[in-house]
Amino acid sequence: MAALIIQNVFAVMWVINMMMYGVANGLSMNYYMMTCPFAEFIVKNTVNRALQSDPTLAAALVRMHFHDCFVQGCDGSILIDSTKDNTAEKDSPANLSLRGYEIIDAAKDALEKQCPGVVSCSDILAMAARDAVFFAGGPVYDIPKGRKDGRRSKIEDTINLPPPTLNSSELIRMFGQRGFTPQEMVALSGAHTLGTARCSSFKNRLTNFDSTHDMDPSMDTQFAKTLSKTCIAGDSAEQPFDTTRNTFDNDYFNALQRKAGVLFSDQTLFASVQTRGIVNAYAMNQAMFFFNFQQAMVKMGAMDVKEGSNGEVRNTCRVIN
Ligand code: HEM
Ligand SMILES: *[C@@H]1O[C@H](CO)[C@@H](O)[C@H](O)[C@H]1NC(C)=O
Ligand SMILES: CC(=O)N[C@H]1CO[C@H](CO)[C@@H](O)[C@@H]1O
Repeated sequence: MAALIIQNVFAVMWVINMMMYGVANGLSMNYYMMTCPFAEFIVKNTVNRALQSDPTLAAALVRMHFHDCFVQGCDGSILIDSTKDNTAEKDSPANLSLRGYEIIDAAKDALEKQCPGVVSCSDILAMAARDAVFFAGGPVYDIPKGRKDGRRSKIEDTINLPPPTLNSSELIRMFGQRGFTPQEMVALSGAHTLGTARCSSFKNRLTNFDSTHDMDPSMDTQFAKTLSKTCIAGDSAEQPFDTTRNTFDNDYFNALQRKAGVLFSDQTLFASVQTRGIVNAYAMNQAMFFFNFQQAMVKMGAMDVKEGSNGEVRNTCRVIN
């Protein structure tokens, strides 16, 4: 009887899991409960320590998880170093400014001491991104674990990442192909509440924008001057996405309403009637943004995950076993 009840409880929990996260895979919230009970704690400690000394790395961890998941699924492929026979994802121009790999290495080192060969690099990255959001003042949420690490990391696969020149319909289409609704796409773009973009990512908006405009007309003219000023320092000069670059809040959406979005792909979310309503809702209601963001992040974290013999638990996050 007791066994039957417990079995039913698990069945119900599984159904709830499925409904909430839409993940029909073997990931689970308590995946490491028996094999590495302090896994979450160890990752969080490592991330907190790193971010206390450099809060700008919160943005880096969140972006790294996104780039991992959108290329070959969330399988830690972004962490692989190039070898003499293989140019890895991380050496693509799209990754030029990814940082924070040493945080993942530090967490992996600590985990290998506690429970060798158990916790995958892709799970470490997913947990680290989640912890970074919370460290920066964003929502706290639980994520399912059990991802295996992939054995492939190729520069040419990074074509799956969206370039910052896409307009709202193109973003809706690209994210739609990966199973995301327009609302989830806008919520995920809200990750740009953290961090910066380099001039090379937005300078096309400042001169020779298109055949009829020298400057991107969706941009506030005063803000255009700010961007131009930033670019005086060169292609790698950084422009914060919003006024609070290390704080996870809804200020990014307020910036879009002021036509002060840094990337074309940011401002298009407000410029287009297809997504403007969502931007306005998040600008007005931070709690709604937080809630939709965490749900979309859990969904993103389940993209094409590898399980069983489709993957491995890497010994070192930078090299395939
Ligand atoms: C919607 C399509 C997206 C486009 C076109 C896009 C594009 C970009 C670009 C061009 C940069 C600046 C890179 C540089 O110049 O150094 C950037 C930065 C960033 N992106 Fe996105 N991104 C998108 C979605 C996302 C998503 C879904 C996330 C995470 C959930 C994300 C997280 C970040 C973060 C946190 C940064 C700042 C990184 C730092 O300061 O180190 N982005 N993104
Ligand atoms: C977005 O870009 C595509 C391709 O360049 C174009 O066909 C479409 O009209 C654009 N959509 C909007 C809303 O500007
Ligand atoms: C081409 C290029 O510069 N790739 C960089 C991608 O990111 C890693 C980690 O910061 C750098 O080591 C690569 O040089």
